[in-house]
Amino acid sequence: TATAAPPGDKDVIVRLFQWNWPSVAKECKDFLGPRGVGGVHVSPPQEHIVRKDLGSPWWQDYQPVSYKIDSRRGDRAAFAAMVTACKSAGVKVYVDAVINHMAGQDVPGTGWAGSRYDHYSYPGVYADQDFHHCGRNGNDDIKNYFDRFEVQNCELVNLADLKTESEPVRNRIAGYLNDLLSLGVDGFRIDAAKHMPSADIGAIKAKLSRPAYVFQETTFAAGEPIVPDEYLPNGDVKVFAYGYDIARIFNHEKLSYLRTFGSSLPSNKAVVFTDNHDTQRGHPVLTHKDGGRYALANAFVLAWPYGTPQLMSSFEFGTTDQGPPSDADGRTKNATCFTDGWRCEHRWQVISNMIGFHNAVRGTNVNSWWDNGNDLITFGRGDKGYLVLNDEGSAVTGRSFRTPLPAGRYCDVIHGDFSGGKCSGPVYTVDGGGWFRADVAAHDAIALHANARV
Ligand code: QV4
Repeated sequence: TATAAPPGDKDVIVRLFQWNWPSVAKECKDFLGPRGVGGVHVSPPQEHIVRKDLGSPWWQDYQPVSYKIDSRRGDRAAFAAMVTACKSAGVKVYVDAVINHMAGQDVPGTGWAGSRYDHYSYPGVYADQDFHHCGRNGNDDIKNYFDRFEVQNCELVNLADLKTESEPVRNRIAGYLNDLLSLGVDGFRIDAAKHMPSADIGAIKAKLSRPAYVFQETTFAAGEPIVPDEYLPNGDVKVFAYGYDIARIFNHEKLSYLRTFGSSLPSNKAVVFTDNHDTQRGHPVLTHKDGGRYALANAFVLAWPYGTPQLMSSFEFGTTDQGPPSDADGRTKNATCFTDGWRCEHRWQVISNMIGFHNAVRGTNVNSWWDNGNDLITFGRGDKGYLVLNDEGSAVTGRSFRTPLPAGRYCDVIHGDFSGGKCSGPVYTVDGGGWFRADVAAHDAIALHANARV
């Protein structure tokens, strides 16, 4: 029964990284739902280690201590209320499921919700026999990513590696995921997926009480033996190369190269993104720090028909370990967009309005591609949408563009918000032949679509 459930008509996923449950609930109701976002990817809800001594780094949350739904983001009741609020706003909830491992602490401690633990002992949940001890590299850590056995049986940065091949472990993990399903969640981002054999994830998925959307964190570097394709039977996979390629093209190459953009993975199985919480900390990707260039890149991501787009929503950080704004007890503070370091990329005018474009053109093909052989590109989607991206250092003036759009007056959603039949920005008139005339500033864009006609 637990087959892959597609994300639905509205497929855009917003990653509210480290947002607490009341803030996620409010954002679903105030913004994500009304703007046509399909799902929200929330941070891990289970009990985790507490490292106040290190300033409560964000990565505490990826070191589970038990499967109690109680974390720095809120307790079980707050989590359940968030799920209800998001679903009634029409937004699905996808949970970051950390199931490859438990904590990576060498000394015993007490978790967020009071559970005592030691490195291979989580009373009432797991004991030593539930973990791999691969016997390599002196400390059982993964060193060689080109060795399949090691990647799947040794420890990712000391994290106690669960024997996902064992039936009791599979049952325990499925119990946790089923508990989340019982609270109404719609699916899971499987953390560290490539560190588990694909068949183990499949066996756990087969134990789910109802269908759930699954997308898997399948990091990949050239030459590695474990490839994302292996994980397709379980659901979708995250395409890390996509974000690196986008950054390279926008930073160093030519936008005209985007004409054939994609990857060898099937579009309907690929989750794509410019950056995520890992890659924005030290990898060559575009992030909120790139400002306008980041917005233009995401405009392309949302306009181009490859993959399910996942948008990142970040908090600012000085060091890569820095956690989100927290109170004295380490509880994550409410996220208030554009204050306290909450960057809310998903609310940037260009990005949020392009969600509407993405939904309007769903199911149509690219047509009318034209580029100048360099950094000016234009294309249409069916007879529903048209994008002009000018990443040249100079403006394009008085040019006529040929769109596939029916005649009419269209709101440029890059510079204006469309609501109640009105546009707060420039409006362009497309004539009976599909033409309109416009100036496009340097490093700027114009986007017209069928659901923003004035
Ligand atoms: C350190 C050393 C170890 C040493 C250990 C000794 O690195 O070699 O054995 O101390 O105590 C944190 C620290 C890390 C520390 C570890 C154990 O950063 O220095 O080990 O804890 O205490 C996040 C962070 C990690 C963090 C981890 C657990 O990114 O830095 O480790 O959470 O708190 C590969 C994988 C991919 C993975 C990616 C980061 O294929 O699956 O690396 N991505 C996912 C998440 C990611 C998360 C994890 C997996 C683990 O997206 O955010 O790691 O759940 O590409």
